[in-house]
Amino acid sequence: MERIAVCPGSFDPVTVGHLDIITRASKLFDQVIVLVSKNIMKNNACFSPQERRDMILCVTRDLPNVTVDISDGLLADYVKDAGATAIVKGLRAVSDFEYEFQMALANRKLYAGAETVFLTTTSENMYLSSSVVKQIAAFGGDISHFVPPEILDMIVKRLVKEKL
Ligand code: COD
Repeated sequence: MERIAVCPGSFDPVTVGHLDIITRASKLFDQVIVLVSKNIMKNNACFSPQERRDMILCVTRDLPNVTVDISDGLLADYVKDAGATAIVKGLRAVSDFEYEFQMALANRKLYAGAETVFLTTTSENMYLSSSVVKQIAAFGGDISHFVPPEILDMIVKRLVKEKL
């Protein structure tokens, strides 16, 4: 049986921290679906879901078992419909844990097959989030170490122009 994992997130925009988790998940599962999803706590997205999907497609093009999709529904429903066996999440710090723990339990309650697997971040990416990238770029700082090089220009153009 093919082992399918779903790697969900806002990815606004995708960072090298996300890419590390996706790459490591691609070695553990037969197929990984990176799912651009809606976090109702985050209302001011800088990139449309399609733009986020396209950026992820661009930076994962060398990972043959990774596909990208968009969903505005419940993650548990998507996991069930996709026939996936796991949700893969990244954990940066203890502060991530409580929130992620709650979501993992809720997702399993919604669909018993939705098992969450946590991969710990690397020490270099511990502090990294899409929000940090957006803040630094908006103030004209250098984000080249934080986002994959293929999408750097697009992110800088958008974030510096909008000045958030
Ligand atoms: N290192 C390692 N992991 C990282 C890093 C990093 N530097 N940065 C982010 N990550 C991990 C995060 O811990 C997370 O697991 C994932 O990457 C995505 O991060 P974000 O910030 O892009 O995405 P979130 O946290 O906003 O995503 C939340 C979801 C969209 C997954 C959630 O809201 C959701 O499931 N929405 C769908 C609707 C639903 O079902 N809601 C109910 C859930 S119980």
